[in-house]
Amino acid sequence: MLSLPLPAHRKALRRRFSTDRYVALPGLLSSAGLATLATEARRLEADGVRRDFRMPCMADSPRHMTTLGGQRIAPMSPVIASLYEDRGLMRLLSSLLGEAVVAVHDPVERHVLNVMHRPGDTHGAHTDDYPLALVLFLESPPSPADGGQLEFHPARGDLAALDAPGARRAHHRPGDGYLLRSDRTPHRVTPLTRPGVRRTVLNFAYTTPGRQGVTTQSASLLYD
Ligand SMILES: O=C(O)CCC(=O)C(=O)O
Ligand SMILES: [Fe+2]
Repeated sequence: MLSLPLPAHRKALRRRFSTDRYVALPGLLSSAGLATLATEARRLEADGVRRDFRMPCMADSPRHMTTLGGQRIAPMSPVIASLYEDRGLMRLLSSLLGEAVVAVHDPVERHVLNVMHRPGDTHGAHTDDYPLALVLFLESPPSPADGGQLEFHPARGDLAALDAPGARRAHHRPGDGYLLRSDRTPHRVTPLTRPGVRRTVLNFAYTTPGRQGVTTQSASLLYD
């Protein structure tokens, strides 16, 4: 399912993650893993809920996408539930963070599906409840000009930083992943710019020992 970076490369990835609060993990999914998860996502999307609203606790930033929360995914997709707790994956995340990484207990937030499929679809500015977001790309617009880029600010914690100097953008391909220090790093996904392009991700949230429990209302608004 996964094509994990070799141990010899992990030190460089950890350094990058600690400097940028973001590290790209290109080709994290094997081609068989990508095919399997893309099939799972198509099936799950049928049960997804279309969301179009502004998030009150995140400066009224927009949400336009179809989502499915972890509490719905787990019973329908044992493949995704077991990948979330994959030992090798969690070892990789611990080595990138430089401390122990554990599963999130909250069944809603631990693994979610986000599908952007209409022009204008976007996941507006926010920070997450838990320290780590591992995002796995199952579909992605072919060109950065099509939208669907991750935007984040590696050095500030406020949402306004996304429009300030130093904000960064990253484009990803199907099968890629990235790890983000998502609780202290403002981030968002740029709007899709044209019909026919889709962006489907699984977002796996992780935490550190002793740190459980949501801090905002945002997950319940987006995934309940
Ligand atoms: O889709 C992405 O790249 C980011 C998703 C995200 O920020 C979230 O689900 O909290
Ligand atoms: Fe997020």
